[in-house]
Amino acid sequence: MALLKILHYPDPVLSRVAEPVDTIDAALRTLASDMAETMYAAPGVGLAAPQVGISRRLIVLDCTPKDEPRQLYVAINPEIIAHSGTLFEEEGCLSVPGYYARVERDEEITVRFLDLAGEQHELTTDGLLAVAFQHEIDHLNGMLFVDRLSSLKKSLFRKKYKKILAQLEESL
Ligand code: K1U
Ligand code: ZN
Repeated sequence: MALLKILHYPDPVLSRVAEPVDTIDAALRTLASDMAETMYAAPGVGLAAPQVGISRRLIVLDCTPKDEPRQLYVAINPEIIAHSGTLFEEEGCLSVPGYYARVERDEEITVRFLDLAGEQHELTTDGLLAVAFQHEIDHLNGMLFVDRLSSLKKSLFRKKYKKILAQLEESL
């Protein structure tokens, strides 16, 4: 098990459309396990392979509250096949440290994905898990939550983020 380095915006890997996973092998299982460890350590509720520099369609998620047993999802080649409703909730991103904004998302989704045994699942979910699936699938499509902001909010973000990055680099 290993902790992986999380890339920060504007790393170009974060803007690339990730390639589908075609083989589920030991290397993929190790990557999924290292991503889960990295997500729990961050701490975060999700992580997508491009955030650790691997441009493949693999995500991990766990949205269970701290005092409940962990429920880890490892989702390979995830696709949203149905959605309904909308909500507007605050999000952050481990690749955009120190910045939070309200983003519009589908309220309920059905997502189809493969697990590490190659079994196909169709999961209908809402709440934080639905938002996290949408956030992580966006990463696979080279999109960050700040790309969903209005142009005015995005330009405010760019100004603020320059300062956040400068402070982050100072602290290293
Ligand atoms: O992909 C990422 O950058 C992880 C990100 C995902 C996310 C999904 C849905 C809403 C917001 C963010 C995070 O996990 S940011 C950290 C976070 O939201 C959190 C951390 C600890 C406890 C609860 C939430
Ligand atoms: Zn993110």
